[in-house]
Amino acid sequence: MARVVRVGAAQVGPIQKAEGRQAVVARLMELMREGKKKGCDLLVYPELTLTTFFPRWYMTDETEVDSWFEKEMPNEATRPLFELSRQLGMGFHLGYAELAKEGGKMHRYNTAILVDKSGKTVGKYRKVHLPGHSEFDPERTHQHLEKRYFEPGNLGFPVWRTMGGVFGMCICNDRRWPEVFRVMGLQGVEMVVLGYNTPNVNSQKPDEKLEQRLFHSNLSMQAGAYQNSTWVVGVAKAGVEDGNPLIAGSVIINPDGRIVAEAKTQDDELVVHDCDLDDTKFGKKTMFNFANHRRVEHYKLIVERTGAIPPP
Ligand code: CDT
Repeated sequence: MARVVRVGAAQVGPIQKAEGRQAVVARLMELMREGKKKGCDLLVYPELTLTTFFPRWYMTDETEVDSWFEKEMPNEATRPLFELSRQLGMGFHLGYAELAKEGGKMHRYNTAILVDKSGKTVGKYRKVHLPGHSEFDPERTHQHLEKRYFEPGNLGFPVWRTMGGVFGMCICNDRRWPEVFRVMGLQGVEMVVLGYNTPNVNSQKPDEKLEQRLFHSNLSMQAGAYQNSTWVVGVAKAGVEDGNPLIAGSVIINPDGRIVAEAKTQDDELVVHDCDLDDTKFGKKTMFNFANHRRVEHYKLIVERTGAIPPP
C-alpha cells in the first residue's frame, strides 16, 4: 500500500529588514491555510523564515544581533502558527535563528524544527555547515556573515520516525555536502526537508550567472536524493530583500533524483506534490542497498594510505 505524504513546499518571498515577525507569521499562516485547502499533510518553510536574511548585515552591537534570534519556540509571535497547525492537523518544518542557553552560556544557532500534525515539535536540527566569513570583508560585493552570528550545530544529523515516515533535516549550505545526505541515508531516511537563503550573486565571482547558481543548488539536492533513495524537499527564500536578490525555484525531488514540482515565482508560493514514501524502497533495496554494496573498509584503506586531508 502506498504511503503518500502530500507535501507543500512553502516558498517565502522577500522579507524586508523592517518587516516584523507578526507580519511574516501572518504570511506563513496564509500559506498553511492554502495548504489545508489543497490537502497537505506537511508544509516546509525556508531557512531563517521569520526575518530577513540578517547575516548579510554587519553588526557589532550584541543586543542588536540578539534581536534577530528567538529565545524560545514557540513564542508570542509564532504561537498562532503552531495553534493553526494543530487546528488544521498539518505538520510543518520551520527555520529560525535560535538563542539557546547551554552549560550556563548563551549560544546562537541556525536552527530548524519539525512539528507534527498535533502542533508538537518532534525534531530539532542545528545547521552544521556555516558559509561565509566572520568579519566585514571589503573585497566582497555582498557580506555573508553566518560564521559571525552562528556556532556550528551540535545535534548531528538524526532522523525522526513521525507522520508515517522517516524524516531528516538539514539547512541551506548543508545540502552541498554529500555526507549530510549519506548520514541520514544510513539511518533509512525517506524524506529530507530543508530550507535555503541563497543569494543570486556569488560575492567572490560576480560574473557567475543565476542559472549556474540554480544548477549547483539542484545538482546537490538531486544527487542527495538519488544516492540515498530519498525524497528531498528544498524550499527557498525568494525575491529581493532590501536590494539583495535571492534564488527562488523551490523544488520537490523524488528518490530517482528527478525534480517533480518546482516554484515559478519570486514570491510566497505553495508547491504541492504527493510523495509516496514507498517509492524510496526500490533504490534502497537495489543500487543503494548500503548493507550489500557499500565498501567502508576500502574507503578506510585509501584514507590511511593518502591521509584524510589533502595537502593545500
Ligand atoms: N544560507 C546559506 O547557507 N547560503 C549559502 C550561500 C553562501 S554564499 C557565501 C548556500 O550554500 O546556498
